[in-house]
Amino acid sequence: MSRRLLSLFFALFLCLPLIAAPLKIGVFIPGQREGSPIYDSLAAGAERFASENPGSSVRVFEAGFNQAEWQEKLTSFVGSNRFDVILTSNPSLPDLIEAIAPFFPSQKFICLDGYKTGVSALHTVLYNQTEQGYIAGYLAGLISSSALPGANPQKKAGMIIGQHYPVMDTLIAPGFEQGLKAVDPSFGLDIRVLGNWYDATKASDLAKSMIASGVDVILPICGSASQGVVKATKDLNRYLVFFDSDEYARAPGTILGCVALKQKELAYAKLAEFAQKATPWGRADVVGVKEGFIELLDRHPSYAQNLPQSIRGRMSDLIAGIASGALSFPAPRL
Ligand code: RBF
Repeated sequence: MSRRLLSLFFALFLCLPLIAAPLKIGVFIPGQREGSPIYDSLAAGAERFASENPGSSVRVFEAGFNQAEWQEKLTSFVGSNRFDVILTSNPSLPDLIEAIAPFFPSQKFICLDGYKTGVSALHTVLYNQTEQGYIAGYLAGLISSSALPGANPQKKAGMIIGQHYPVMDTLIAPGFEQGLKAVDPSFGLDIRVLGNWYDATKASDLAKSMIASGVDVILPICGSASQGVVKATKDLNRYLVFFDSDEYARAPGTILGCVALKQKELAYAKLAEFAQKATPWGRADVVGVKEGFIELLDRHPSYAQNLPQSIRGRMSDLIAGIASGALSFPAPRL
């Protein structure tokens, strides 16, 4: 063999681990894709991966809102197909995966927005939602304390949540409250619970009653039911801050800030890592602003149009402080 041929052969051999085999991806959505950006972005990340990696395929399964059926539906999704990897997203999924994994010894699972160590078939990545909540709370506090026309002198902010769950009760809500209190310690947080992730009429009623009690800025975390919160808040000329994705276009002038999760990018990155056989099985990672997976969407035209420079300046300082490490939120323990 000539030297050139030999070196070509050697170079190809070295590159082999970098050439990913096509993947059969199963995306398990514990809810519905429509109206929940956290789920839609998960599937979109997998679809992008498949479209860029010839031969790969994605099957998206929506398990619906009845949580009592999720375990059975996950079991039959895993059992009826031969996926290389199941990708899902929800804080309650790691426990369900742990329960069924022994019955499918060769099946691998990646769960975003979840946290569990020590299950060898599972890798989880949790967002640091204390940090995300704090950013949203700080912005909400500045809005409520401002001279904007919908703001009142009362120091009251609200959340409308789908249900109570550990990530909500130990990370998101405490983070939001800390952010509010960093603006002014006299802030009070009114949390109302919907009891599901889809009832927009009830969510609208909750928003109206909150606003009647003096709340002037609300963070809705209630899936597709948020449509009702948007309508009520817009009709009553109050304000919203949003989680998870770019929501500005739904109500310009009412939605004043979005603190997004880069769920699509994370789903894509985790599938690429899996394809390279580099997934850290059994490990639970936590990502936030520093890693680039939580982001205040402050470059959207709505943000500059609706918020005064005084607020935007304080938000930039906050984000710079988190990015530099001057302000940090301990990796959560769940
Ligand atoms: N978030 C949604 O946007 N839509 C949902 O349907 C939804 N269902 C959830 C069900 C359970 C059991 C839990 C624990 C959380 C759910 N979430 C849902 C919230 C989601 O995990 C995340 O906390 C929020 O999207 C905020 O980032």
